[in-house]
Amino acid sequence: MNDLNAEAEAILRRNDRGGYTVPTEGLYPYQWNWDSAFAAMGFAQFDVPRAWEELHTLFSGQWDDGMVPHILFHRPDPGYFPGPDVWGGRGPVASSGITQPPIAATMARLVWEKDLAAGKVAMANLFPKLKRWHAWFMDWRLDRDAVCITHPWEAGRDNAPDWDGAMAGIDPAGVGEYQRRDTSHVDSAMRPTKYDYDRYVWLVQQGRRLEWDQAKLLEENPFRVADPTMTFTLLRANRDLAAMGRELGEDLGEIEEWIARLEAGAETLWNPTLESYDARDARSGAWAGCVSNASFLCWYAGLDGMSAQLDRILNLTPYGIPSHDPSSPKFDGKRYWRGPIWGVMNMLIGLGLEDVNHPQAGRVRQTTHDLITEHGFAEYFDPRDGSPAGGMSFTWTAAVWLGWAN
Ligand code: 9WN
Repeated sequence: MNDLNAEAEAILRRNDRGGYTVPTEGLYPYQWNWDSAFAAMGFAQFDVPRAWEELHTLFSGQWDDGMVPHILFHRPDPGYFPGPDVWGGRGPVASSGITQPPIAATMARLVWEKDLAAGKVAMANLFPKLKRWHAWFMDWRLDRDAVCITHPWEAGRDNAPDWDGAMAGIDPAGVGEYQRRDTSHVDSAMRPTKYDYDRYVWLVQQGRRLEWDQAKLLEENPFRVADPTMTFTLLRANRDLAAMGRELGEDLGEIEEWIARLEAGAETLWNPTLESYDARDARSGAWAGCVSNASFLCWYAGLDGMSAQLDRILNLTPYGIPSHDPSSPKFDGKRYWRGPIWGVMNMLIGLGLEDVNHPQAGRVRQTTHDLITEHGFAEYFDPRDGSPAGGMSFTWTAAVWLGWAN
């Protein structure tokens, strides 16, 4: 086994807290939703039962209404803010009150493909839970059939410029004093600003006041943005759910209907002026005007249309797709989702490109391989020179290495 494979396995083992994996020691001490789905895919490369366990622990936190929270607080830890007492989630496990991109079905399919016979019982158990979660999105989160977020953290792309317009519409008066923890673990120049955090916390306080009731949030929440991350990942997740349902002999009628609706919804995210898939403020109708790495998830969702943009962006950076267009004045190469490269996004984009044998598919995978080989298992990377940023020994970067980039 080569050294990087061994190091990646060791990172997953070290971040394992017994049945679930933390994204990284210190900065993120809980179970995050989409991180965990990536972790399962990573574990499946060397320990398939542990991979299934990760997904089962994630779905042990599913709420009555079908939502799967973005964080499960299995054990209290003062090192992260906002913790369980701030969120007031109402599920079977202490949790946040929002969700994250639904990649679990897609990752479960990759886990299942490692051992179809042995995984059949685990998959049959997970299938109805995945379907309930997807149904929750379809019931509560559509705007013109594209999927909306109600908090920037839901997209997993916290401070992306995509949300700047909708964030400006929030007046965080009365948010009160709070103590951030993230900036005690990493350099504050790499993190969202106080302006962002005031609004993040205000949205959490509002959600809690509304008891995380989706009908009330639909009425009252000023932040509602139709998002390419959510729309493309849910579309792909439904395609994978249908493929697995077929194997299990499930009725696929409802899932096929969701796929058709989301295909139509995805087209409402096409911004003709920008010539790109874009985020759209569901309250004001305004475009974000952002070519982001989520725009390039179209192939992952079985759609097309971004090849010219892909060529342009790949020629601007040596290591894959940055979270924001480097030619935009809002680009910031170190600040989280306003510029840096994320291995996980490169992988999802790459999987989509590989599905259609796109001429750039090999380049996205190879540059991710080079990035990790040269700069390690960081949370994310500066797209200009690949320098590592954020948390180190990161679960999802290790998983991407094991399952795709090695
Ligand atoms: C808030 C864990 C998570 C990722 C997100 C990433 C970051 C949290 C934070 O870390 O978000 O959910 O506190 O910054 O943006 O994508 O799931 O790795």
